[in-house]
Amino acid sequence: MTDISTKPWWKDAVCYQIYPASFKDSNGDGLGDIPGILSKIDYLKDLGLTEGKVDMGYDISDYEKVYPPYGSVKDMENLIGACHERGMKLILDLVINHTSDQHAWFKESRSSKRNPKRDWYIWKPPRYAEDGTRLPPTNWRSYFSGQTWEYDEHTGEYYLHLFAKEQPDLNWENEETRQAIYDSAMRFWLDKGVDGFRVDTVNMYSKGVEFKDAPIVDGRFYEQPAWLYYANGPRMHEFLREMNQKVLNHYDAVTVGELPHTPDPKKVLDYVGASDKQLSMVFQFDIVDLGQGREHKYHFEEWTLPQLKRIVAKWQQFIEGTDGWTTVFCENHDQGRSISRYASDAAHERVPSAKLLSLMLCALTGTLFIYQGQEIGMINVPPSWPIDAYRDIESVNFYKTMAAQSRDDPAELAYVMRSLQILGRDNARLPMQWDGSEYAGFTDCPGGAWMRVHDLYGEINVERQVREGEASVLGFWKRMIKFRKQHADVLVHGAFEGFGMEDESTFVFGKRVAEKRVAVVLNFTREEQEVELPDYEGLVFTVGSYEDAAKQEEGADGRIRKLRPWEGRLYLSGC
Ligand code: TEU
Repeated sequence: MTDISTKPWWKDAVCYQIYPASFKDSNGDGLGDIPGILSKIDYLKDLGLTEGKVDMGYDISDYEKVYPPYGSVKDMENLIGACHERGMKLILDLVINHTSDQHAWFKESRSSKRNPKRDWYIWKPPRYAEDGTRLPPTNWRSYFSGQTWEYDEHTGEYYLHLFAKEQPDLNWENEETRQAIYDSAMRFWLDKGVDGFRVDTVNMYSKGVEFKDAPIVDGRFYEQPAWLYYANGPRMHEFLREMNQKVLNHYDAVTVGELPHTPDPKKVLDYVGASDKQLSMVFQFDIVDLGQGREHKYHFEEWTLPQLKRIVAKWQQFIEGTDGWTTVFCENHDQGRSISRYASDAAHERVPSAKLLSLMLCALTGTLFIYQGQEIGMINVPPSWPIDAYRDIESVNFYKTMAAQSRDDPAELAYVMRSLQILGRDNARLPMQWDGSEYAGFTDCPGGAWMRVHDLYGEINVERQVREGEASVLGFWKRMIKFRKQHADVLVHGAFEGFGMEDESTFVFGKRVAEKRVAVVLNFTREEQEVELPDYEGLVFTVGSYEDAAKQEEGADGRIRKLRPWEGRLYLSGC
């Protein structure tokens, strides 16, 4: 049993998310793999990480095997061992909302209505319109376009798939199914020594039993967004409590739940309160949802800095006075790159932008998660890339749907491409840029990597930044990670307060613990900006993204400072 009264290891951890397909290819087939991760483990250790995470594909046909192109169970054992030898932990992605349609459970389930595993998935009879047309059980829209229901001729029923039709949803209402998930997907890997899980789509297991049509938000289509009906369902907390009692409590395992569609802090607290053991922490989605459209995530909408600041403040402050915990992240494998989304990836702006965001994130309360490539300032797909360069099912299906609906209207398609270029999941899935050699040193496959390498790999890569040392984005991240650890009491655990929250150009915030104070001032524009330091006594300039220059300017009296474009500075007092 985990003792929740002592501080758990994972609060101060710096986690690094790996997307295996795009991290490092070891066998020249163009696709990243586990031995590739192993070959770069000392790079990760050197970054100052305490943790890694592996995403092994989201349509799992056997929980107790590894997708062969990524490697074998033995490779995973080696990776777990290599992490532990270096004092690092390993967290796996746990995909238990659905399996692949190739999983033996589903093959049995679809074989007949009387099969004992029929009820392990969600099967429903068709509905019929007045004219006799067959209709799906509800009008729900899948994340990957089209319906969430697939009709199966063999038994004349539909099965539910919130994601692709190859990803049928498991029926968590069935007790036996839940036990099988705990055994096969969880105990199997915990017994091998993994330290915990990022729990995929953690709030979608309880769909309720009422399957109702969703209201019409986008009149152009039959299918409508329906997360109100399947996310955070009635038995969600009961299932998570059971998962802890039956499995997680028997290991010192950490969980970070992926929690989309949950903007209400009270509801988030229901998941992360430590005394009611459900999840150690969650990825709340407000920050990564910024700029997404109401009708569809890929209808990009402009946003303002005060909106971003309010989101940061909200999810910093919601745990105050509670026993809950929070996370700090702004990238993962489902999102556009943070420099391109929240700052600027223009030629002379991307390096300062990367440092600005690094400084902000490393000063925030919660467990810090860095996504592969973020530490070298990787940026979004170039705007010139056509749809053919995109690989992600969600983006490609959305493009096809809009092309069909608009009859290839050029204005509509230009808007779709712009949205994908900012928000598309592929932005985060380009091969990791290791060096300036062909295919960025990701692969030596003659045909290249599974996905096109960024045009700017010669400029933005690990090898070059290691050579440039402290001045590079990578150097800055290493410094900030070290700094965060040195002042963990106030940076990882302190109380947050925002200043001038309506200012459209700058972000000023403070952190407090006992007598210690931290002030952070950030310029989110390409012009010089004046900022006012918080009224904390004895602030001393300590770290900045233009450190040497800033040092010379500091020492001036008063609380007004002039910041360069995209500049950030951090001040300490009482340390
Ligand atoms: O994502 C689930 C999810 O809710 C979304 O945020 C998802 O990213 C999608 O883009 C929403 O439009 C998880 C994984 O992170 C994602 O990579 C998988 O594709 C998905 O589950 C299915 O397993």
